[in-house]
Amino acid sequence: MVQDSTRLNGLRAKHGRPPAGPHEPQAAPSTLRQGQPRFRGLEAGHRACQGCGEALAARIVMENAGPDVMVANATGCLEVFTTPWPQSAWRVPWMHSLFENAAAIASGMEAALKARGRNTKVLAFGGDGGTYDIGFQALSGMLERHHDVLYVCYDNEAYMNTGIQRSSSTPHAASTTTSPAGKERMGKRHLKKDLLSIIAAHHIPYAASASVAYPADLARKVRYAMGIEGPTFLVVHSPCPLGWRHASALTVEVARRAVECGLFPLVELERGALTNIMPIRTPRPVVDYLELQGRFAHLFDETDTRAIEERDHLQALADHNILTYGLAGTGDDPVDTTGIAHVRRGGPLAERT
Ligand SMILES: Cc1ncc(C[n+]2csc(CCOP(=O)(O)OP(=O)(O)O)c2C)c(N)n1
Ligand code: SF4
Ligand SMILES: [Mg+2]
Repeated sequence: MVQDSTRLNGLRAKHGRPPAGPHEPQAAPSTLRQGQPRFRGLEAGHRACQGCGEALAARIVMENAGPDVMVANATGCLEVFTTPWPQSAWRVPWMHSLFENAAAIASGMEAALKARGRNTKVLAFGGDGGTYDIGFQALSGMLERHHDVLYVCYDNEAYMNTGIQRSSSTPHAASTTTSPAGKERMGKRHLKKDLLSIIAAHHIPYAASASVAYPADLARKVRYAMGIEGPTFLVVHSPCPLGWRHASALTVEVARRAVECGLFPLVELERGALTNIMPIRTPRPVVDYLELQGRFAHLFDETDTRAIEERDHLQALADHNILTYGLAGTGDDPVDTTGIAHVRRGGPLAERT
């Protein structure tokens, strides 16, 4: 934790923010840190489905962003399950935006806070529908105008709140209610949009992908982004048991396999350049990931030759990611996909059991 705290304050100094406040990690032995109560910006008792990856991701993000934040939240499952009138699961100032304008609302909140001399950090939250598709224009503007906002996209790869419609983030060949698998087609015809590359092309200080399967890695990325003054972006892979049709208890396992096979690479980009990746120690076959989910069940019909072709296609996409980002690990890197699954709370480089 000494490392974390020093690094955060160094970053804050570099980017013109004041040193860490009392809610942020102080220099203390990791045992003390683990004994401390966590800041719960998103309370338990909300109405997400059992095993909802989005709920888990948002909880980790809020724990690590700390209490001095305000949130603009686009319409979608996260907004709906946390705020059934007259209740709210949020312990921070939180504003519901329209589906398409979370980034515009966040830009205004940030400008107003700045005008008042306040240092409260603004967070903007959206699903993949609200980020990859309908809110993209507002997001691009927010990044280009260099607002001091951390935007987090909870990527469950479809419009879940309205009944599992395909988005531009839905993976190729996944079956959704608007790309149903059948005689006409094998699920979605098109490819998942490479949003992170588009975001990085705005040359913002920091953009990264993360996964609920690697909470220590996600926590580190949130803390790093929080220390930067300027626009930052995280896309968090968040399985949806309802829409992906997997058992609720398998959320983390499904998310882990997506990373381990290369279909959802964990990478970091600063000012448009790739600065870090999570190496995959032993890449898994893509079928290990697909077979857990009903949305890919049609790819296991051995009487259908299209199924084999599509499985091969998805494997080729994963191989392409592994090659493009140089994900293939070499040896016992402590922060690779195998090692990081076993780290204790406190960060990947903390003492390990
Ligand atoms: C302009 C507009 N179009 C459509 C809707 C209906 N709508 C509400 S939530 C939602 C799906 C949200 O999908 P996503 O952003 O991926 O979030 P998720 O529910 O999957 O977390 C839709 C289509 C809306 N509220 N506003
Ligand atoms: S439908 Fe999916 S994203 Fe929405 S609350 Fe349920 S599990 Fe979460
Ligand atoms: Mg979604």
